Amino acid sequence: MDGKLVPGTIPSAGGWYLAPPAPVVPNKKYLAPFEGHWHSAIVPGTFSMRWRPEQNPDGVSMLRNLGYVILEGYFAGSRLEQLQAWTEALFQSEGAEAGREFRTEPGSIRLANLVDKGAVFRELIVDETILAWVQIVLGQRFKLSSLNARKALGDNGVRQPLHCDMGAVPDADGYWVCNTIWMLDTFHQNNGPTRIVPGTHLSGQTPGHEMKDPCDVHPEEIYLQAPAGSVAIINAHAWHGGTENRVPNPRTALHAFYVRRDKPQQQYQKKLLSDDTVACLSPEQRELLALDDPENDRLSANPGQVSGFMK
Ligand SMILES: O=C(O)CCC(=O)C(=O)O
Repeated sequence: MDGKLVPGTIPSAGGWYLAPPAPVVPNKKYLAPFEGHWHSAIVPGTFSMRWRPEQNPDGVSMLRNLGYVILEGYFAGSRLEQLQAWTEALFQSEGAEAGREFRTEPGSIRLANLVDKGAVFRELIVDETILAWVQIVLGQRFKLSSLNARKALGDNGVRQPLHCDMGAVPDADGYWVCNTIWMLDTFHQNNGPTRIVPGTHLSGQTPGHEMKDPCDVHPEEIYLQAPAGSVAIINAHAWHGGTENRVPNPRTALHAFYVRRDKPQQQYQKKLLSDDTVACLSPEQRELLALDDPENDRLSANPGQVSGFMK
C-alpha cells in the first residue's frame, strides 16, 4: 500500500474501478436474460486464472445482473488449510459459547467477532482482490460489517428463510450490503449450500413481499456449488439463505460481510476488539474496521442490528 489514506476509501481495492452507484430498478422483474449462465453457479472456462474483476467482464456482468459470482478455488491450498484449522480450533475451544456475541440458530453453529480471533482472519478482510469485487457492489466507501463463521450441522433438517442481509433494500444511493462467502468445505447440492434467487437484488424488495413463507423453495432459486477454497461474492440485497444439510458431515463457511460507509455495522467492531488486537492492526485494517470514524460510532454503537432473518 502506498500513498496517503483517504478517509473512507479502501486503498487496496486499487481504485481501478470507480463504480457508479448501482442503478436501482424498483420492482423490475428479476431474471432478466443474461448470457446463458442460468444453471451454472460458476463462470465456465478458465475463470480460475482470472481472479481480478478487471480481467473478468463476464464475472462483473454476473455480479451486476444476477447478484453473485464465484471465484472457484480462490484460496485453495495452504491458506484454505490454515483457515480450516483455525476455524475448527475455535469451534472446539468456544464449545457451547460459540457465536453468542451475535446470535444462535437451530441446526447451525456460528463463530462471531473473528477479527479479534486470529491474524489469518484479519488478513482475509483486506484481501485486495475480494475488496475489488465488493467495490463493484458498494462503490468506493465501505467498511467491514462483521466477520463470522457458520457451520451447517450434518443432517440438520432446517433451512434458513430466504432473506436480504440486515433486511436491506437498496436506497436512493444504491446498494449497501455485500457478503463474501469463503467456502471452507465444498458446497454441493446435498450439504446445505447457500441458495440464491438470481436477479432479486434488482427487485427493490425483500422475499416477504412475494413469498408467503420465505422458507419455501423459490421456483427460481439456485444453489451456490463450488469446491472448498472458493469465494462467492453476493450482492446481499439478492434473496439468499442456507439450505438443509442432508449428509452427516457439516458444511462450514466464513462470512466477511461489508456495508456502505453511511450505514451501521452489523457488529460494532470498535467495541468488540481487544486492545491487543487493535495494537497490531495495519492502517488499512483500522480504516476498513472504521475504528477512527465518528460517523460509524454514531451509527453502530446502538446494539440490536439483525442478520436479516434472525429477529
Ligand atoms: O451459510 C450460508 O449458506 C448462508 C448463511 C446466511 O445467509 C446467513 O446466515 O445470513
